[in-house]
Amino acid sequence: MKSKIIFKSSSVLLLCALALASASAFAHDKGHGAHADAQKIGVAGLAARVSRTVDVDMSDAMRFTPASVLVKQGETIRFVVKNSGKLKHEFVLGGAKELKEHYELMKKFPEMEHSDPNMVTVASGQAGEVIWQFTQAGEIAFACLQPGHYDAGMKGMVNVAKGKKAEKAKAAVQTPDEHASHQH
Ligand SMILES: [Cu+2]
Repeated sequence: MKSKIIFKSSSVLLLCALALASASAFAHDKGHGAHADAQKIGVAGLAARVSRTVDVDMSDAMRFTPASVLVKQGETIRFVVKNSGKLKHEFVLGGAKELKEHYELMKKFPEMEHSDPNMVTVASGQAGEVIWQFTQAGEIAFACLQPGHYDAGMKGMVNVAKGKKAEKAKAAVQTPDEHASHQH
């Protein structure tokens, strides 16, 4: 009887660990065919290397403001996440698929505590922060995984522009020679 209980709780812990691992940035290398969809979302950032601060508001309307953030590949962003609502909210960065899986797990185990460098849980009226370096270009999602919040649309997107492309685009705008060659 006792061993049954132990087995149950350890399988819950295992499920939780698996979910966190799949949401983690460090989870999978290339070549894991079964996990090809697991997205590399970047790495935990260092405070000393923060290039920019982005303020994000979370409200009981189940929205992030802004819900869309544009960054450049390689940038380290300090997200200052404020909870202006009365409910508990959280900001979790991840691949869209991994976030959804993690959310489903949270619904099954609502008492599950989770804490990782890619996320912050914020009480009403408080602010928290996540420092994250975006090493891969592409779309990286963020969401609130509190039960009901994700379903209500509490999610957003970080668009990470490719490093070289972004530099090229900037150079094109700022090169006077190129501009002069166009006839108006
Ligand atoms: Cu929320």
